[in-house]
Amino acid sequence: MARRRAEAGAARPPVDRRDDAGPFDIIGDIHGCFDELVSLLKTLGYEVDPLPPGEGLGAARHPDGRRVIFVGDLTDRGPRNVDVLRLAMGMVASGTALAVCGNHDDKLRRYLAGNPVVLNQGLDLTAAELERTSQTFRDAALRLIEGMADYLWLDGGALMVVHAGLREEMFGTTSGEVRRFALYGDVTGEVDENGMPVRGDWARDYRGEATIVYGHTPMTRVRSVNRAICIDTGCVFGNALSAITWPEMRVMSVPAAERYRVARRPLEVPDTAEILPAETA
Ligand SMILES: [Mn+2]
Repeated sequence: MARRRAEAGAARPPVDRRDDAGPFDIIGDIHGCFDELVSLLKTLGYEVDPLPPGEGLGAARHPDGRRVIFVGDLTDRGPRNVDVLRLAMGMVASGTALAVCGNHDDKLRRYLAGNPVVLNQGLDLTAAELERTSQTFRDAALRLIEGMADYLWLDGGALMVVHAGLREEMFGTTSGEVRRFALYGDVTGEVDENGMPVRGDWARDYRGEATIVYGHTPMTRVRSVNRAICIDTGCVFGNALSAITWPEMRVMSVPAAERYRVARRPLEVPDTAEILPAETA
């Protein structure tokens, strides 16, 4: 990957999609868990084609025209990162999925664009898989990530989808600070005793009317606090891959087939009153 691109050059996709009412199926952090993704899509009623041979893109569609929104962090740590990219690329290209950008996607973007990045936190596995693909494929993967919005504000303003979080006053705005919050959440720069960034729980302070669906912070169950719903249930850490439907707000989960990675800190356990119960297949 010899070429290098300007960091701030490309215009980002629009974040204000309030004219798009869905319906949507919003899927949490996948991190290369391809088998669980396919199983969750089928549970949600999608027809999922088998991946074509070689580097061909995947395809999936819902008979009622529903669309997926990926909440970001498609790759890293899990076993089938390129296959997740192939399916996401195919679905986004055919209009059956939208995606917002996660912190792992952003780092993968910088890697694919030829910028120097440290190959850790599971990006080492994704990079090793990508080394076996063609430059054409890697360019297409880069375009997928460049097409991911910082966040998506949808359905007349009633739904916000973002990777790590967003404050209400940021809705509809874009800046470096807003993108940082959207991708990394409320981080102060402090680290905990494990060397992990301390994350503020912005959802506790959220008072807005819009429902915010986000991922990034792995939890044992889907948690809803002040209309902020975390759907990252830590699939790659052996727990489950989850989705929430919009506007119905049904939670669907499929269990992880394996514990692909040991979490450096235990998954957050929501208070019982904050759990949105999942329907399992
Ligand atoms: Mn993640």
